[in-house]
Amino acid sequence: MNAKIPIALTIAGLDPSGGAGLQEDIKVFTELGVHGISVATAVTVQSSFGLRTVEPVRPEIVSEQLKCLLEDREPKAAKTGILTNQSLAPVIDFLKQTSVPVIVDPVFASGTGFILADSNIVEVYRTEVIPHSVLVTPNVPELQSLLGMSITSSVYFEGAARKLIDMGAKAVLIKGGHTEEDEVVDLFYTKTQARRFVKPRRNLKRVHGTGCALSAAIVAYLVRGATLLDAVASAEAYIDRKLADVLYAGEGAPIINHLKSVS
Ligand code: PXL
Repeated sequence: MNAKIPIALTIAGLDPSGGAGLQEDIKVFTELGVHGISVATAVTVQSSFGLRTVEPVRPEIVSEQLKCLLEDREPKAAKTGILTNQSLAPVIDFLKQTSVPVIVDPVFASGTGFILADSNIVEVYRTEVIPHSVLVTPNVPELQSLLGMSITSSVYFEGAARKLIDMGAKAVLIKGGHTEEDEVVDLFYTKTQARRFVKPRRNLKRVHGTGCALSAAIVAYLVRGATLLDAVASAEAYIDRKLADVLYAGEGAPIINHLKSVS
């Protein structure tokens, strides 16, 4: 019996192409040595060419998945990915009552621009989701939606992070991949800590699922016992190593390569 096997939970959408969402999260958890359990909030229809449509999972089934898993062994940390209108209520109930640290990776659109969340969801994230998370990890378009303002450069990330803290976030990781800057600047920010992760901008086609992989890696390192800042730093380094050798599994966008371990 391996009674102490560390468990990580992902609450996210299913990506049949295997590059993002639940599938990606579980692969990251496994590669980083933690067992993944998962709650499906949506089924997407997509290939490496992009996302065609999304079918939400009914709220009762989201709630039953959570209840059933939590009656078993409790995860040490969790993350959220796609949350639909239907899955928001049961996930918010979970966030309000759990002592498990939850990282919120806001997903409002697919990488190819398919809109996954309406403006109403963004408001619910502001008021009900983010304040119950230990960390929120927006990219620039998601940051702009959350703050309702244009942010074009990492120069503005600290001010933006402070606004998210004012909104109730305990910690923020802004991902700078979408700016026009020569380097990618990610900013980790809390009331007492600020740390920039500056990385070369790799000359790659858009890699599908990197945001999912980053938040999943943070969860995995938390489960392994790291502090939040150390978990973020280790996850940043892990993704950077992964981006050096991506996988062309389909004819469209590449994905993170879990066939070659770098953990
Ligand atoms: O990268 C955001 C994302 C998250 N989860 C699922 C997705 C996508 C983007 O396509 O399909 C399931």
